[in-house]
Amino acid sequence: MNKNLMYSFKFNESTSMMNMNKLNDKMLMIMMMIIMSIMVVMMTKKSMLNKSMNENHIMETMWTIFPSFIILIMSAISIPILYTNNEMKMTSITIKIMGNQWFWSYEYTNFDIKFNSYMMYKKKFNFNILETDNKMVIPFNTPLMLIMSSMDVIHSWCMPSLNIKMDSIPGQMNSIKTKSNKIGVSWGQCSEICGTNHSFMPVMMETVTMKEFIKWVNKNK
Ligand SMILES: [Cu+2]
Repeated sequence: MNKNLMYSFKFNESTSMMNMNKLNDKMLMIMMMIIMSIMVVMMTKKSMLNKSMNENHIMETMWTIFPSFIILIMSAISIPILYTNNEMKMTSITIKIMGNQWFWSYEYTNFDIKFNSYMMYKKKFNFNILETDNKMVIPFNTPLMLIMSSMDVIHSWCMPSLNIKMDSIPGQMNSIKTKSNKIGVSWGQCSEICGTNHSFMPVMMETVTMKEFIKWVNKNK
């Protein structure tokens, strides 16, 4: 899709991002309904004098109760999405992601693989400040555990299509579970101002089939 025509979220790659897209649509619908009803009231009202609105207790009760109901509905549909990723109890692959000034390093603890991921400076066919020399490779439809930490300052590992944005903090381990449901390459960027080259430490991730992943592991071991 032409990126100039993208008005919505990125293509969803995980269940939680799919739910986020749906939530966005639902919230927009609620907002549209509110705007429409207010517009109808404003347009149908003949006079600007609101005599009947003075000390109108029924109306005041109504405009307290209805919005709180709307908020209740909104929280009921949005809170479960916060915990979608926690539904995966069993993860099969653990990837340790370390933030460095200014590159990412990845460690596949199950396979003894370790590499750094630097940005590729713009050449003819590279995506500007998005492509890296080594990319994180993950298998398709496999529950993963991502562990994040930092070597120096606070960074933030972000992958919008997976609905992940997690800080990597020195001396602290943050973890998140995820599962990719789309084969292909996706991009993200460091999302915490971490120094001069903050803009030049992108995240590049490729989802491949399990067969290809095993091939990649054997090649890089
Ligand atoms: Cu950073």
